[in-house]
Amino acid sequence: MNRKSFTVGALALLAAVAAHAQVTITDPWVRGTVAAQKATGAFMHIKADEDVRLVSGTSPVAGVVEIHEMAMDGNVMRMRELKGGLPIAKGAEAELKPGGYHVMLMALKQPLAAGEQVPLTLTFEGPDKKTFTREVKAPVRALGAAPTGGMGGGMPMQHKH
Ligand SMILES: [Cu+2]
Repeated sequence: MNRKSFTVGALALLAAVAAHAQVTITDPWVRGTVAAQKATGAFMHIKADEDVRLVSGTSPVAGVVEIHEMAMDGNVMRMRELKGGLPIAKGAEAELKPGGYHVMLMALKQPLAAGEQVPLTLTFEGPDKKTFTREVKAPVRALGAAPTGGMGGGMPMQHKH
């Protein structure tokens, strides 16, 4: 390979990297668990400079990660998977919080205690349908630290898939 073709290749690679939307994730956290608890939620604020979708995630502490929403089913609050992912409009901040959208960590491999850091790899889909990932480290907050409803207080939630 001569020098010129190498330079062109490098520039093409840079352009491909820069083509992804800028996604900013702030205040990530994970609700702590008690012994034998197999699921919990991860919460954060997400902003992007293009229309994107949060489509999936992975974490070394969980066997299964899903993107969930809370919704009323009759007069019972339930959570369910957002099959198409969570749309995040350009410039708007999506808030993932207890009682609302959340990243569901299931089949937990270990209890999560306050102060630990949970690595999350989140996959987004851009307007061009291409996917890209963002890594965050979400600190664990003690169960019940946030006095909001929904997933608070260690109440068992009903899952409906
Ligand atoms: Cu959930």
